[in-house]
Amino acid sequence: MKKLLIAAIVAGISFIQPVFAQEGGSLSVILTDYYGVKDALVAGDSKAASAKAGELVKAVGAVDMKALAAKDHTTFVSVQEKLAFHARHISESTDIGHQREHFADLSKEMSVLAKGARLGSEPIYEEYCPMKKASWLSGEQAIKNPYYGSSMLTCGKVTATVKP
Ligand SMILES: [Cu+2]
Repeated sequence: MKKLLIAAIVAGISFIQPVFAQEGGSLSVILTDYYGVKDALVAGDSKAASAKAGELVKAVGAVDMKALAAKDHTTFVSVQEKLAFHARHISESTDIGHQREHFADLSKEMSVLAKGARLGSEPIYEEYCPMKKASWLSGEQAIKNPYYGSSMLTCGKVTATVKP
């Protein structure tokens, strides 16, 4: 009987574990895809930006709300529609100017998400371009400006750090 009970508990734990492992996992995919869009804009590659933004749209739609901690859930719900809206516009365009306009707004929402929800285990840097008067998020402190690309690559500064 005891053995059976233990077996049941072990089975129960191994059943539950994937759910815990997922916690925050799907939100970290959003950050990864956002970085993909950012890197494409840094490179001045509008086609790659469009493709990565398409992945971001999917990631935003695929978040398992039930697996999120309460605070993460509340924060995500507050930005979900705008994230999807701006990501969709970037994905449906190959005009890099238009993509960068939406990226500025997308980055505002991502900043709210990064500050109010756990998006993984790495620090997130908020960086600011005084010429564009817009921010973006990056996994590295070194400035690589997504708003102007090669013509103004290192214009900007770190304005906030979100520690995991
Ligand atoms: Cu648009």
